[in-house]
Amino acid sequence: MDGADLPHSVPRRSGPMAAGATVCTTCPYCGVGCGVLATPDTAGGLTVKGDPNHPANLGRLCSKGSALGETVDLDGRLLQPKLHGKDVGWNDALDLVARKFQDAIDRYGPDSVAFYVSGQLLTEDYYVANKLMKGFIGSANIDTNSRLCMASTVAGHKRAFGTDTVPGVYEDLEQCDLLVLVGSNLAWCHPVLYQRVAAAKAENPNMRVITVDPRRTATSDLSDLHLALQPGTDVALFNYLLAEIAERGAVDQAFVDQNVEGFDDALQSAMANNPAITGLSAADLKAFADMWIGTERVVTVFSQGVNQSSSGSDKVNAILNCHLATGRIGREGMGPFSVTGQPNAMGGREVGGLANMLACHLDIENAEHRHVVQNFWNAPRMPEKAGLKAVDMFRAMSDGKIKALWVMCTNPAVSLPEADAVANAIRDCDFVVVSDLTDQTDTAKLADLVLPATGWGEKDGTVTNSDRTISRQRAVLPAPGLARHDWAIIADVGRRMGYTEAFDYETGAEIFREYAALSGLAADMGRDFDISGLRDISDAEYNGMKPQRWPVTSNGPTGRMFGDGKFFTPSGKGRMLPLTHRAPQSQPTAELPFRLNTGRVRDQWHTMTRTGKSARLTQHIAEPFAELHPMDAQRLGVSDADLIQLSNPNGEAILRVLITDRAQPGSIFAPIHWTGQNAPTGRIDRLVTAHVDPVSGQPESKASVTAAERFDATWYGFAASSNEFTPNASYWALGRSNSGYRAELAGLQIKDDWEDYARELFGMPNAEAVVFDDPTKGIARVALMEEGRVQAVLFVAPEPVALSRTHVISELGKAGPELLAGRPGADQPDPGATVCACLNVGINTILNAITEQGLTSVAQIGEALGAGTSCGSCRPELAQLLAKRPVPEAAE
Ligand SMILES: Nc1nc2c(c(=O)[nH]1)N[C@H]1C(S)=C(S)[C@@H](COP(=O)(O)OP(=O)(O)OC[C@H]3O[C@@H](n4cnc5c(=O)[nH]c(N)nc54)[C@H](O)[C@@H]3O)O[C@H]1N2
Ligand SMILES: Nc1nc2c(c(=O)[nH]1)N[C@H]1C(S)=C(S)[C@@H](COP(=O)(O)OP(=O)(O)OC[C@H]3O[C@@H](n4cnc5c(=O)[nH]c(N)nc54)[C@H](O)[C@@H]3O)O[C@H]1N2
Ligand code: SF4
Ligand SMILES: [Mo]
Repeated sequence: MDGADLPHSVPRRSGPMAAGATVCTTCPYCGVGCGVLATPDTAGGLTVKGDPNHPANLGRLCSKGSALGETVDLDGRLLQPKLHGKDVGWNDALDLVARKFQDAIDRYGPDSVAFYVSGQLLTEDYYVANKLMKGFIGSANIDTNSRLCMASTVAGHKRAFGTDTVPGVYEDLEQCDLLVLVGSNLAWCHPVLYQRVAAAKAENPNMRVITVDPRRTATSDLSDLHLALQPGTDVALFNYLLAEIAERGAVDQAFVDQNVEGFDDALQSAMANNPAITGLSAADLKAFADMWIGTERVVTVFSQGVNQSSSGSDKVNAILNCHLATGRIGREGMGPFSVTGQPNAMGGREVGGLANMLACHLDIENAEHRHVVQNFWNAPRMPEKAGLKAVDMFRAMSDGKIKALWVMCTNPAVSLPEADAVANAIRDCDFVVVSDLTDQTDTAKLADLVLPATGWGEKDGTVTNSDRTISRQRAVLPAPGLARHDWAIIADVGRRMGYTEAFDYETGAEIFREYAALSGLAADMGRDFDISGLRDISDAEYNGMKPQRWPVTSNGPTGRMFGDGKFFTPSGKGRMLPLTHRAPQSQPTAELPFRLNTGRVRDQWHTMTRTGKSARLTQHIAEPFAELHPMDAQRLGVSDADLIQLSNPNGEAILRVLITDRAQPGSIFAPIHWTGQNAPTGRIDRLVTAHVDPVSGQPESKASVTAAERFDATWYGFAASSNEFTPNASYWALGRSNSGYRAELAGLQIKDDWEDYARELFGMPNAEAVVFDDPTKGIARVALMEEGRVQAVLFVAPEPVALSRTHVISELGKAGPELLAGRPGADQPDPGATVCACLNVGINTILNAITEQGLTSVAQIGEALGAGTSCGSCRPELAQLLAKRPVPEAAE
């Protein structure tokens, strides 16, 4: 469809499609890739259920997946293209993109423009973006947020296997007798896969789990052994293991002789290794080696604790070395297994989204590969070298070398390291276009032009999950306003740049068939990725496509990768690499004494543009926080719920203190989710230094260094309102609540008049006010009322405000000024902070039930309260509550 045919008025969503028509689709969050059954309700929303027939989840969903229906409303949605904040038609918008890109190319060459894309794009979107940049613009300056995510795994796989192949499948995690989780908080980040593992462990008394993570996490609660190694020392740990494998005669000599090269060099380096670098005790090291070596069926899962490191690729190969040396690969219940982060992280790798790849696992720097792709695309030009990787791309932008940038489906002003420098580069770039669901992101706010894309529930195409299963995302809701599919927007720009035939797509199915056909040519050149069996599928077959794992050749799906001991290297052998531990690039100093680790929380997704809409998901953790060890807390003079200020030469952050012996002394962990839009001082990538792995270019997101001190607020506040408001305070964190919005606040200067402050905060200049103000104690409480009901309320105290937030939120809009008491009356129970987001069960309810009903197991809690019986994401926390080790809540 051409822009000219597009409507010019902006209808909101015109209403649900045929009510009751349930659609099989795929969850848009993590790389587990769960199947979802979505049914439109009569209010324009959706009800969702796990798809019992999807092989990834067999009906399960986690808290985020179950809350999908709460995220598809149109609040904050971008419904129309906007140029510098003003509505503009699609025709003008797309002409402008084509012209600005073409101008820059004409004046400064193809490498003066760039696309920065995302593992949350569908394969069809990704394919078209990659084709336009690499085949027609003639630059390889297209990189993806997968650079921050999977790049080290890709590099490690290619070094060892010759291609980026994930050897394992999900069933292996259930069939193994030992599961080692390295730098993976599976319980929170891949919850359904974690549930499958937990169920398998309950069934198989021989199954053991080891977690390797500097911090204790919800995942380590399942493990038989938790190795709290020093940050960044995974290579030393797996080198130790390899040396032990050889020492104890556990090498699979026949496999190595036939199928592996590089064994001797790798072993030599491993023997020169000093395992003491890991900081682990000799007993723990031995226990690890005993279990790993003594168990034939071992799966080693790894994630961002491995990838996001300046030695990330080496960490990956250190793990692969051990599996190659023991021949524990390509067989049931064993193997290395990289879990992918985003729903289509794997698809993006397959389709060549990285600046150093071509589609179908072909390499840009391989002349033969380039030639085949160029012929297939009938492309006028192809770059001969890799393009700029994400960090370098934004550096080049800072230096004025990138004149036009198109960001699709990612929020780099929040998620890239040295995020302030990135934001400045975006702001100063001559022309920036952002395609997103909303223009209310830190990145979109810096763009010249924003384009409304369709989102989950509206889009239609394919994604590939962690175990190579290709699933369909399907539309279940009509596109809102003028939103268009990402591939359609890109193809339209391609046509406007003059490439009419190459981008003449009318459906996603057409794009998929073209891609499948190209994969056949790649397979002919010895690549692993082959879906050529799908090259001729009809539109109807594409629409009805069931989840299937590639390869899919014309003979149908083929067997397990590496089952025959053959790899994709020139010799056909798997490669072991000689590796030496390298410390993280930043080292703590007297000025910057803390190691800053960053990562995820259970119920939020990245920069919160979708999960932030769900009150249910916000209740688990409502604020950005800093997890630190009790000894460090004491040294810094901070208590739980105080605020802490982190600073280093890149930037600053203010976060809620969460004291826990889950942290190592000297380390601080902070979540990545908060942004300029909901907690400006919580945007943690401001502090992360942009050091990268020399092989993969992946940033070291988990090992920056920082100073820390108490943030000496003179007042703390809690605010809740039925309506949205934008706080104004030194520290604030805003979120959805069941009755509107809630915010934590803190400031350095006590206000003269808290009533005035509250009126301004909530934008309610004329509301009736009830005020308790005790300046001598620094306490103030303001309720703003309409018709006798409190619509907005502000609590101020000289220390972190202690009150029942759950109570205040649930009574807002209902109760009168007695709500200012901040607690339920003696006859009403206070449920406390939500633990089970699905059934809305609070911590106090659970603790009371444990004590009063003598509950001793997670199953009993489920029977008594329902908690943990739906998605199961909170089961690790229920287990902690039983063990009387509650996760301290910052805000409750
Ligand atoms: N709830 C939720 N789930 C998600 C996401 C989300 O935003 N929210 N995002 C998805 C995405 S894109 C991704 S990539 C995945 C990430 O999934 P994970 O990688 O599991 O998540 P992280 O929290 O980033 O980091 C995992 C762990 O690495 C540890 N770590 C830090 N340094 C080291 C080290 O040197 N060695 C070792 N061994 N461990 C270390 C951290 O302490 C942390 O517990 O999650 C996916 N799932
Ligand atoms: N310090 C630190 N930084 C990190 C990490 C870390 O562990 N520590 N992890 C890194 C990792 S692994 C990742 S994956 C990144 C994630 O970081 P980002 O990719 O920046 O985060 P998201 O919030 O997922 O951004 C997706 C954007 O796309 C929009 N969107 C959603 N669906 C669509 C769609 O269909 N089309 C379009 N056009 N837009 C859409 C959303 O509204 C949102 O604005 O963060 C990285 N940054
Ligand atoms: S585990 Fe949760 S977030 Fe991941 S795909 Fe499944 S439902 Fe979605
Ligand atoms: Mo990721």
